[in-house]
Amino acid sequence: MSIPPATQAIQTIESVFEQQLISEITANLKADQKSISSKFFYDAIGSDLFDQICHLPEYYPYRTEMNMLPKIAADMAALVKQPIELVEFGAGSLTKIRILLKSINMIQSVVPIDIAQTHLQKAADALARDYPEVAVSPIFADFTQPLALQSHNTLPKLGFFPGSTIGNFNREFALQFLQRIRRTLGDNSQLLIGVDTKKSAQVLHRAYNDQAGITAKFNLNILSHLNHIANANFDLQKFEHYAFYNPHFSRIEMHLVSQVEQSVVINNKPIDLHLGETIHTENSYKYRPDEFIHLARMAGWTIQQEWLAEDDMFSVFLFDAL
Ligand code: AVJ
Repeated sequence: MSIPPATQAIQTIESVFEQQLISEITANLKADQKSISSKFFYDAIGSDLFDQICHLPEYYPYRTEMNMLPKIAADMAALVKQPIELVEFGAGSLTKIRILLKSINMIQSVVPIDIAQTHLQKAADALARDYPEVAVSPIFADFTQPLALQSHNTLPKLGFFPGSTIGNFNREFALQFLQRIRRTLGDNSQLLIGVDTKKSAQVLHRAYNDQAGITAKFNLNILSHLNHIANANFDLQKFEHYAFYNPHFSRIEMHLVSQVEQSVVINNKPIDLHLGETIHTENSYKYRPDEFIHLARMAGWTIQQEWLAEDDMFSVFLFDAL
């Protein structure tokens, strides 16, 4: 049976892409400090575990930001006097977009960007049904990579990046990302962004070491995801969740600690792990508001308004393009 040429070409491109991904994964597991990119947390099981994390008593960021959003949306409604397009990076289930839409009736168009295609398509269809007067144009893409917004209109853009997802990026990449979306969103654009704040190390520690052990499951699940996509044979029993606050870098670090001396095979290549050696899986940077405003300024954004939760537990900023 012969494969039609077009299909063949697509298959080739896909396998090249897959090979690149696997080489990247393997290289990171061969480095001095082994690591796995946090983007691999979010398979179906990982996304579900993250939803569970959001409802844990110890995990304050999600709850705190959700509680802030209705008031922020009301404040924004008073500021936005002309029709705009809302562009969300990593839009997921569109829960937060819905809170903004409820108050800001100047939002005429919504562009949710997410890598999880099926999930986003469903959420976008439901949103379009509930808001027939709003144009909903989902983009399926990895928002950490450069992307061009094919502007189907000339509306000023409001970028939306909630949840302190920017905390996953180191400072250098955070700066680059903010510069890039400044260019993508264009002049006259604004950016509404949620950022986790610096706070007591004990509170931070508890948020990433919950009693129910969901964060541990979430962390370990990255290994079973690699088992599936990179043909690896990690034994989850042989690793332990380890999360701590690193004050030097103002970040939570998550690692998986090898409980034994072991050899793992990934794409037919062996990876050796010593007893106690770690695989670094995530950083979650915390910012003082003035630090973040400074970073955004260097990326071409000037502060318009700042919202702080009670006890400065979380911050949300509205920036204008410089
Ligand atoms: C989705 C990146 C904001 O850093 O708090 C939660 C991910 N990791 N618990 C965070 C996460 C462990 C979360 N972000």
